[in-house]
Amino acid sequence: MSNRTLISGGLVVTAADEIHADVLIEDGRIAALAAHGTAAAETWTADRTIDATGKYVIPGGVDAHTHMELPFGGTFASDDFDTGTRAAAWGGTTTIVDFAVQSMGHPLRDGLDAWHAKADGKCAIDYAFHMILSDVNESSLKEMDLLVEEGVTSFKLFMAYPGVFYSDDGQILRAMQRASVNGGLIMMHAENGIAIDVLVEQALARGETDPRYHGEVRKVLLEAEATHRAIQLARVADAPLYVVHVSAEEAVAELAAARDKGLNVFGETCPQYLFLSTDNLAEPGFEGAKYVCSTPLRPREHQAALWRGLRTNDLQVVSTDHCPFCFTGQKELGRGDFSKIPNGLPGVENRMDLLHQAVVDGHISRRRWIEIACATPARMFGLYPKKGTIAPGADADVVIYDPHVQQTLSVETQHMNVDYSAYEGKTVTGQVETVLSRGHVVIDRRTFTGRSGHGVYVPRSTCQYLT
Ligand code: DUC
Ligand code: ZN
Ligand code: ZN
Ligand code: ZN
Repeated sequence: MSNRTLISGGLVVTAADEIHADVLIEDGRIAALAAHGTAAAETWTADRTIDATGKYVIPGGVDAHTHMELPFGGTFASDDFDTGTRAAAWGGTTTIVDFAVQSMGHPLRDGLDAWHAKADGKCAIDYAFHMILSDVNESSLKEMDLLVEEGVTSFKLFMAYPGVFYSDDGQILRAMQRASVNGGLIMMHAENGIAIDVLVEQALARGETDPRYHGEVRKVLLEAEATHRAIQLARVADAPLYVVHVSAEEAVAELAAARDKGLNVFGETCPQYLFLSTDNLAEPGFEGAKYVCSTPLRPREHQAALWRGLRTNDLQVVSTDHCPFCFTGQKELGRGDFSKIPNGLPGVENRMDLLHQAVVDGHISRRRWIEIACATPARMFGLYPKKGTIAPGADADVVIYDPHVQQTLSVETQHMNVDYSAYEGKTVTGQVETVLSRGHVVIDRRTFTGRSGHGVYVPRSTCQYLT
């Protein structure tokens, strides 16, 4: 027996089009679209009809950068795959790509197995994995090939955090050379961690211990330098490059210059860099710890360059880098020493709404909203057109979005497992109303109707965004 759902009367928005259309879902996939009110649509019968009149019908969000339960600085990100994926669903995201972590001295396989064990049977929405390479050596390079074949097709390297995740230039070059052969996409945390560690030590020696010094030592120039170096290494290796969490105007300029040469160099930014700034890091007392992440928040002036980069396609993706730590007991580990504040912000629930607010504010168009939040992340990481669009054959991951409702973001109303909101008190226009994951209604007019374990692991193909 097939199971049919009809979403009727909404404005279907994809990266390519905006059309008043009815959407027919059958057995978890998009079966057909037809212009609203036309004879084709009138003949459809369904077990369930969702009235989307006056609403947008959009693809579920694809958040290509999350860290559920990430070990960091002696603690763990406070969302696990259960709480984190529920919160994602509440926020209109129906796929996450989380980072499995290789431990120093261990095979990639162990890290990947550990991440499967954390996620298996717990997710409310579908998920996939990138792999963090913490230990680039002969055997982990060989393992990359196997991972690409089984659907883990992207690998994050760190130019920051010496002694923890850090890779030196030789390791980076080797990983890029490998990726250029096996089709993997290298993702880069581009900050010069060796230089930053010197500045951290000097700041602490001067008694500069407050959260705001986190932003001061992690200099814009050291993000720009690392971005430049990563691009040159990728050119030498003839490999594509995706720079994660771009926060500084000077880094965007490096990406733009590379893209003007026609290189396969891509950039991601995150809502925190678009909506927050060093003003937040400088909030009185220890409040600034809530905003400690790396790359750090920047002076407000950088935001214009990020918005421009999103419009010119020098930046292609907005992901959250969701990596929540509670203020109480976790962020507080860094009282008296900003370098001990675990790095990361909560946000998986807020991304689609904040980017819709960017549409309302005139920063981006409605279709660009869907492109940077759904379609391009799906293409970039080999999930398209299963994810990221509304088209026949695609998974029926669909959000009914009310563009008129006003809501105030707050810890009181959010679903992420963390004791603060980075956007406390911010009013945005627009709200997720109903969410379908592979045809199952997981949020029904703002009630959670999903379940842990509904979400499945999705192996990925290689990058579909290369020129
Ligand atoms: N980089 C990330 O992408 N996430 C958390 C911490 C970090 O440095
Ligand atoms: Zn209509
Ligand atoms: Zn990073
Ligand atoms: Zn991250």
